[in-house]
Amino acid sequence: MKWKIIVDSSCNVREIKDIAENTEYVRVPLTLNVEEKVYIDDYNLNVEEMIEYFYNSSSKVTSACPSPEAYKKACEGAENIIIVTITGSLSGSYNSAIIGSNMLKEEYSNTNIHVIDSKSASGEIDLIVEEINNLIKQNLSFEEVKQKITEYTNKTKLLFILEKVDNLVKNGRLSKFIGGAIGLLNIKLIGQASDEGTLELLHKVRGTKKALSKIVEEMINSGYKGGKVRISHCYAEETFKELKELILKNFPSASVLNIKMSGLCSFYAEKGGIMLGYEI
Ligand code: X90
Repeated sequence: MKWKIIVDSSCNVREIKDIAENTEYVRVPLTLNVEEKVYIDDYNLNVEEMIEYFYNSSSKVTSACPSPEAYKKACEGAENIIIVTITGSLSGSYNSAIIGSNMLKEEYSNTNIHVIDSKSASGEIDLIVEEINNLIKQNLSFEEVKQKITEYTNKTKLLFILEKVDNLVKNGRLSKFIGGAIGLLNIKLIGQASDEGTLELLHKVRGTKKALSKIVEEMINSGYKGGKVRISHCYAEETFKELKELILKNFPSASVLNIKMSGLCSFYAEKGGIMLGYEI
């Protein structure tokens, strides 16, 4: 039986290093569009160059989710397929995945496909992908993998720190009202992916130290006990290091890894943005 793990580019994982036997990993890109060009968020994208280009340009940038056809194509050639998408409440990616996988099933009715709306993005999806790979490695049946990954997704969460929210507001993903004051006076927005998969504001704080201690406090309050943490950031290397130290100070044996942030997440999280997926 051949397996495929399919994600969209809200997932930062570019390659699964210890991938299970007979398993292929496919990352379907979203795109970022300016008047004069299209950036495809795939392995060739130079994220830094794209971000600089956007900050120096006055054109409006929009994002677009993958088409159903792109998902259908990604599904071809395997019997067992698990797809994980960015939250369906902020993107049409989940919907495309559902339509694309149904199109494939019309042609290949024996294919098993499970589509997961992560109700999240970035580091939380990175964790889910790692776990799917671990489950496939255990030689479990499709139904068992499906059941166990559903349980796992109830035990993962996403927190973020944003210093700028212009692109979220401009693209209608965050209200101007909530976004107000961010970008001024060193104010940082701390938030989480809500259970419904929406962007939920938790705190507005001044300064990095405050922001980081709030993050760790939120992690602990929601039940973090030292499990895996996957962090991605956009031009925030120093803050990442401080955050990692703070987590390790509280939980010395935690696995805290930095995964380079995807183009899509970098565009929306913007400079200074940090996204952190963790297990509870
Ligand atoms: O379909 C599309 O065009 C993609 C739109 C994606 C928009 C949101 C990306 C958010 C990434 C902000 C942190 C908040 C994450 C909250 C998840 C529920 C960066």
